[in-house]
Amino acid sequence: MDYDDARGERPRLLVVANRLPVSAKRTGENSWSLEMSPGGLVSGLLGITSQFDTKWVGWPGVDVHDEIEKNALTESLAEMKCIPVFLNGVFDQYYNGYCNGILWPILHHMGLPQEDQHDTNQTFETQYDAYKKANRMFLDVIIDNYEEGDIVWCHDYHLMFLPQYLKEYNNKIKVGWFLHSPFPSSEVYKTLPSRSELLRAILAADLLGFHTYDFARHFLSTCTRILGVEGTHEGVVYQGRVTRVAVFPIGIDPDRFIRTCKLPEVTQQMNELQEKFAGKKVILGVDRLDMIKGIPQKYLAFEKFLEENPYWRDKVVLVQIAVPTRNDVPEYRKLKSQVHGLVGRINGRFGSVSSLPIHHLDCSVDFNYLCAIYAIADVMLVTSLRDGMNLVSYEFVACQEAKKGVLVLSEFAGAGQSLGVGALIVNPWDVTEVSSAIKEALNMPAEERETRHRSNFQYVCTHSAEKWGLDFMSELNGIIPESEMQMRK
Ligand code: ADQ
Repeated sequence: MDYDDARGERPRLLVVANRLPVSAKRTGENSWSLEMSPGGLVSGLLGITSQFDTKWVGWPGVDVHDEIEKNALTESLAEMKCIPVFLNGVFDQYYNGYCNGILWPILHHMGLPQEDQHDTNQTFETQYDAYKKANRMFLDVIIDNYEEGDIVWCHDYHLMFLPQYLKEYNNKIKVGWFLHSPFPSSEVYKTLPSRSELLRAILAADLLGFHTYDFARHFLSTCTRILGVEGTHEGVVYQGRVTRVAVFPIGIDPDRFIRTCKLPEVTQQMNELQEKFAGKKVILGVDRLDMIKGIPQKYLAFEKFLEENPYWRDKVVLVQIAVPTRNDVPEYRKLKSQVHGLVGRINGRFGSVSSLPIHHLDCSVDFNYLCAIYAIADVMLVTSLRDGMNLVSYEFVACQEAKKGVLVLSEFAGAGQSLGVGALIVNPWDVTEVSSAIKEALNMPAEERETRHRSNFQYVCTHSAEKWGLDFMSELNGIIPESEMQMRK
């Protein structure tokens, strides 16, 4: 499908996300080196860039105060079609405070955390103000770069006010908003002090996208319960206009993983890993170290498995790659020491001088190594307590064409719905169930592994990130904003 606009040019698309998809490093006075960091969003836009003249708007990942330095970075980023939003002065309260300290746990059904009673400079209210200010800073940068006819696609819970601010600025702008996390049941969402304002702000968009039907359904019933508005099969009718609500399950770029697994340097890494773990089955976990990923629960289940299955004790290892994130949020620091405590206990109980049951790494690994370890694993353990989708499960499947290992997957990850036939679906809170699933996965006959892998692989290849991006844009592009409808009447 082609989207040429009236001038015969590709329409412009501004993709707005908290973080630009680049990492910026200072290389000297007023000079920067920039590297594109591929992720779900970058892959999702691969298909769109041929149809839309796409630019990114987001925080560049560094604080820059000096105006000359800011200009130098802005110029370098422009070559990568990136436009920076400098969040000086608000970043901590906006990002660590409101986004990660309040919205993230609420959206993942973890409830509202206790407000810090001792720090009057960091209250829910000050964090909420910083959140609104940050959303306005995004708006200002968009206004500086906006050209008539531009479409704006906002991403995630960091930018819930942006649809409203954009429409207040110019209600002809076509605005989409996509939520990468779950949307919780209204009973959980209702505890948020600013619940109505935030809902109204996102309802200003033309199209709202969610990963699964459950999240979209939760959103619609939350709008009904809190705002008293009507949800239809098309979306939400609010203040006389319809906000379209639809489901767009994200995927990965499967070819990138399949190709990488065939590179000589990657097959070499696979051989080395296989040699290292010779005679043992490898269970793998790859997660950001986040409460939602259920790493402590995974360790408790593995401990139970080792307790109840002495036969397997020296024949299996769990390799957990757990990249630390959000170190500035106290809960994340606590989680890290809790996880380290569990690793110590389990390795102490079941390890020997020559072998340890858990290999826990607090780090990120490079892409080639990630593919190599996905490819050699016998079992992948994804035990998220809640997860919007979980791309790790798809990445594992894409790398398993040779081995056809088993995916044990949480029913509370969005991916649990898409890979429900091929994976062993578990309740991650139930350590007995996860422990049994580990045993079942390790003992699964080759024929069943092959059938399950086929089903997973077919899904991952047909529901790519590219399809996700194109589907969202095709839906958004087909919507005629209310203001234009009125002009046509
Ligand atoms: P995340 O919570 O970050 O994303 P996920 O979808 O699994 O979760 O994506 C993580 C990405 O980081 C994967 O591409 C993975 O390869 C990479 N990664 C994780 N740990 C790594 C490590 N140690 N080393 C190297 N790479 C690592 C959010 C939502 C998800 C949703 C996505 C996309 O929380 O639910 O699927 O956005 O919408």
